[in-house]
Amino acid sequence: QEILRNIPCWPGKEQLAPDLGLCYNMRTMKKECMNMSDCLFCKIISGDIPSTKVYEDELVYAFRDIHPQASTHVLFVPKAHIPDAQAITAENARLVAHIFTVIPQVARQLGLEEGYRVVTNCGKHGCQSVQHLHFHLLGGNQLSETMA
Ligand code: DGP
Repeated sequence: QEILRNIPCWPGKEQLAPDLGLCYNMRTMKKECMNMSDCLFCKIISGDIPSTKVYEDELVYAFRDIHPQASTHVLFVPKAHIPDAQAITAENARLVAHIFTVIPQVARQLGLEEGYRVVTNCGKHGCQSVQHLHFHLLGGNQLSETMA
């Protein structure tokens, strides 16, 4: 229970991911949920802001980036509000691991046989502009050798 207390929840979900050993109770998590009301990606996940969905399951939502930087540019976001890579912990790392099992499936579906890049920007120096952890999947054309 102590571990579950540290994992953020998201609106509309009461109990989730029993297969991953995670379980949420909205009553005890309400305060955290309210803090997410201004989060752009939480609004996209809830459908309040439209997006072009590429993939969804109980833990992750993936959609096309509004400003694509490659032929294929998809964002993968945990439905739980995790602010950034700095907020990844032993308690929520299973969500991140799950995203990294979904990415290759989606990459295959999108025909990225020649490869791709997965990026997460973190903080000011990382040029993170949306404070909800997300992973960029970039591919469909030759990417530059440099990353920064
Ligand atoms: P970052 O800069 O790493 O925080 O990436 C945020 C990305 O989110 C950026 O590539 C543009 C994308 N983005 C921002 N607002 C929206 C939106 O309203 N819809 C979609 N689909 N993508 C957005």
